[in-house]
Amino acid sequence: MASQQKRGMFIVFEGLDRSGKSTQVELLRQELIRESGSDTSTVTMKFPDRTTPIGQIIDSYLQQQTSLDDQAIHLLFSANRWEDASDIMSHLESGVTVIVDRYAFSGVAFSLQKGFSYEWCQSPDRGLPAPDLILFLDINPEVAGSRGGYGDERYEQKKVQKSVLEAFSCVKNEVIKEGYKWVDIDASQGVNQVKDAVLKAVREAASQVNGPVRQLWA
Ligand code: FDM
Ligand code: MG
Repeated sequence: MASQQKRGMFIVFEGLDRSGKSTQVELLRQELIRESGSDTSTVTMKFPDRTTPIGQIIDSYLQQQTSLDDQAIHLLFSANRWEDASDIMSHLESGVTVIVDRYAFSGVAFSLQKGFSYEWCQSPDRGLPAPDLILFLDINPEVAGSRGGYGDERYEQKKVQKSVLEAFSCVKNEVIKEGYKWVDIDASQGVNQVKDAVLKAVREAASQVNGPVRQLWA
């Protein structure tokens, strides 16, 4: 019997700055590689991807070296995901698990808190590869801010982080209604407890991965 290779799972981490996303992305990558016994079973990506030409414009905006209209930066963040969309698809189709640090849900949340509508915020991301699981690392901005403090980048202020947290809560409600799998993880716990909660959510969602990769908001 010909064995058909299972497609890879697409996992998105979301959360405020200092919620521990990059640590947890790396821990999950190591665990999935260990379980599969193959270094090439899992790849990680991060948005914004500051290495591309569009990513460099975004980087300069975040470092407050340039200013851009809110609409323009929103579209650039989305374009930055589209630059990597075909890579994500080819990994998934060849059976590789893809873990990303931020995705379209950050895109929507950060612009939602500037006053744009949900529909306007999500429209440029329609049709991107849709994740099988969104893990939201839930943390109070006060606790996050006390973890070594925020830096000097745009949005790295408690006031902004608070309104982004509220925006994420709207995004969560919409995304769940739309049928995507969103799991809140208490990110105020210790690193290993968060890691265990992440693994539990990933194992549960992995058993439900079937069929082709969906198109986000399409
Ligand atoms: N950010 C990130 C957005 O405003 N829109 C987006 O689409 C994405 C992916 O960029 F403040 C914001 C979130 C954060 C900043 O992200 C840089 P990192 O994860 O801190 O590098
Ligand atoms: Mg940051």
